[in-house]
Amino acid sequence: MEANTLEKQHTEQDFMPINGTDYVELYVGNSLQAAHYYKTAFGFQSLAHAGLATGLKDRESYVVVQDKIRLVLTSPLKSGTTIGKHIDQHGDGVKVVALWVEDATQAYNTAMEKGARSYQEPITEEDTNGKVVRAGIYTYGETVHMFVERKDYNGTFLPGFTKWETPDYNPAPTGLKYVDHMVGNVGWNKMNHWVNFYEQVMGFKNILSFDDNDISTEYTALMSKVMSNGNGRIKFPINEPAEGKKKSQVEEYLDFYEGEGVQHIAVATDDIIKTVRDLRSRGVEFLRVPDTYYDVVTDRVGEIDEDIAPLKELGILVDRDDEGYLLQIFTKPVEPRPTMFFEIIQRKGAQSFGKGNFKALFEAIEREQELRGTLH
Ligand code: TYF
Ligand code: FE
Repeated sequence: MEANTLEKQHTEQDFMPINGTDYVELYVGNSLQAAHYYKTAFGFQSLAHAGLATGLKDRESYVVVQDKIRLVLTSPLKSGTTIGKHIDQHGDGVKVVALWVEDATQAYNTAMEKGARSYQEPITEEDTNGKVVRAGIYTYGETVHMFVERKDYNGTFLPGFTKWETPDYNPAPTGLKYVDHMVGNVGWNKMNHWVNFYEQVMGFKNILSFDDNDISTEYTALMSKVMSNGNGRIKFPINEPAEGKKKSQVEEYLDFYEGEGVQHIAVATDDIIKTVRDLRSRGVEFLRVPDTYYDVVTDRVGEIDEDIAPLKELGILVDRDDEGYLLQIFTKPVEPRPTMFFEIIQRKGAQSFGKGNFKALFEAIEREQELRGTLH
């Protein structure tokens, strides 16, 4: 069968086959309220719950879902836990970027042979819906990749979780479909270290690079390399700060997160105008570029399907590459510290990351830094 041949070729070339993002777990101060925020503001739906009611003593996790995106919000139930220490140091942030694999034990063993640092050895969890195998390795900072094998499971989320039903409150989805990419901010001169990690430990390839000439404004600079797995379903840009006249946004992140971590989660939509209008009406705040951006946008990217007026009204950015174009926009940070934020992206052929928008975007970030007094 053709599918088998393709799969075989894929497995032979790619020593760590990954089907996609399985879930993203955030350690947060108040997981119940965070779940409410992701439902109300971003249109996620209640999915699963684990905590006191399921026999846990130390934590309370709520899982929300929108199409292929699953977010796990976790808070500690007592002082002195590793979760609580993580929150104390970093504020709310991403702890786990979980990857969906066919064989979690094999993925873990391969990563360990190739030099990964272990977070959790393979464990099998079971309930009446089957079994799931999970294992984990560290990546940058205290962030972790869990490998999740769920081919023998048909439950709601994971064994140990019960279905979370909220019949009285289920705000409509906003059209978010899947995680397009997740970006890591790493320390000074550490980008190539983590590029090598994704190449050697996980078999990823460096598909794009931006140096400080590509990514600099009058005041600040950064460098970035995009790592991708074999089938392109996992894309991890890695940013490091670069020297500029003032503090780079990456440096600001490292200061406030007190370490390396996930900077943004980019989520895909099929209709960015509708999605962004909806998100704004629910209180999500976005960065804005000057209106003059739209005076020259057609000259820069050529004809596009969308009218410019709604893009300008909402502050949506456009960029083109050889394969097509993309539309993107960035939220303000979604926690008190200026750390993690979301990107909403609609790809119309383009597989790049919006290089043509970097300057306008980074100047918009600098205006935010200026307002909070962190652009020194
Ligand atoms: O993921 C990317 O590369 C784009 C652009 O601090 C970007 O979304 C890069 C760095 C950054 C914000 C956005
Ligand atoms: Fe991005």
